[in-house]
Amino acid sequence: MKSPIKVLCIGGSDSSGGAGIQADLKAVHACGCYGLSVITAVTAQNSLGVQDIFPVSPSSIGHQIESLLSDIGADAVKTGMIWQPEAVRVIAEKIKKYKIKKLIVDPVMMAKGGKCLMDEKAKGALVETLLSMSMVITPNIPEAEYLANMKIISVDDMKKATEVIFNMGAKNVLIKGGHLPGSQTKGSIDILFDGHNYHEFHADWIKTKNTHGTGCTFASALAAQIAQGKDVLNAAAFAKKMVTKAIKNSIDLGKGHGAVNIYL
Ligand code: PXL
Repeated sequence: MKSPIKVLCIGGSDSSGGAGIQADLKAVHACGCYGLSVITAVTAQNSLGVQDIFPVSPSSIGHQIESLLSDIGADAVKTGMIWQPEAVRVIAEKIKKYKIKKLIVDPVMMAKGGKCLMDEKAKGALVETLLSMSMVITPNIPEAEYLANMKIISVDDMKKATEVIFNMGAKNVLIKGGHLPGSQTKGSIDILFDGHNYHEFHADWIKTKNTHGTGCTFASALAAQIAQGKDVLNAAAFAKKMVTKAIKNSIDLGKGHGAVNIYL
C-alpha cells in the first residue's frame, strides 16, 4: 500500500486555471506529491483580469482545514490568497493546533492586472500571525516592499528587505525578483535569507506575456520539495528551475495574459 506525501494548499480558486489553487495542485502533482486543497475565495477571472471575488466564510475555511488535518494530515502546508483578516486568523489557529512546522506562506496581495486579492486588514493579520509561523515566506517585490516598508530597486535592497522580514519572525525569507527593474536584461534573481546567509538564484529572462501563475507555481513546488524532506535551499533551487521551465512552456489563453504551464 502506498502512502503519499501530502501538501495542503490553502488559497483562492482561479477560474482560468493558471494561478491559485489550480496552479498549486498542478505543481504539487508534478513534484510527485498528493495535493489537498482548502478554498478561501472563488474568483471569476480570465486572461484579462479578475472580474469578481466571492470570499468563502472563515468558518467554512476552518471546517475545511479541520476535516483534512484531523484525518488525512499534511507533510507541508502552503497558503496563498486569503481575503479576510478573520480567515487569516482561523488558518493560523489550525496551523498551531495541528503543530504544522513546514508552513510556506505566499503573501498574495495583488493579481497581475492590479486587482487587490487581499483586504488591507488581512495584510495586518498576516503580519501578526502567519508570518512568524512560516518556515518560508515568498513575497514578490511589491509584497516585500509592503512587508518591509521600504522601496526595493536593487539586489542590495532585496537583501535588506529579506533581513527586515526575517526579523519580523519568518524563519526563511525568499524574495522573488521578477519585478526588479533591469530584470529583462540581467535575468531574474531571487534572494533567500535564512538568518545567516544570503543565497541567490538566477534564471535567464524569458520574454513572454504569459506569466500568470508564476508565484503560485513556485511556492507550491517549494512546499512539495520541503514536504519530501529537502532543505529550503535545495527546495528553492528546484522550484526556481520548475517555474522557469513552466514560463518557457507557457501557453496563450484568451486575449490577455496566458499562463505558465509545467511540463515534465
Ligand atoms: O498569482 C496570485 C494569485 C493567487 N491566487 C489567486 C489568483 C492569483 C492571481 O491572479 O487569482 C486565486
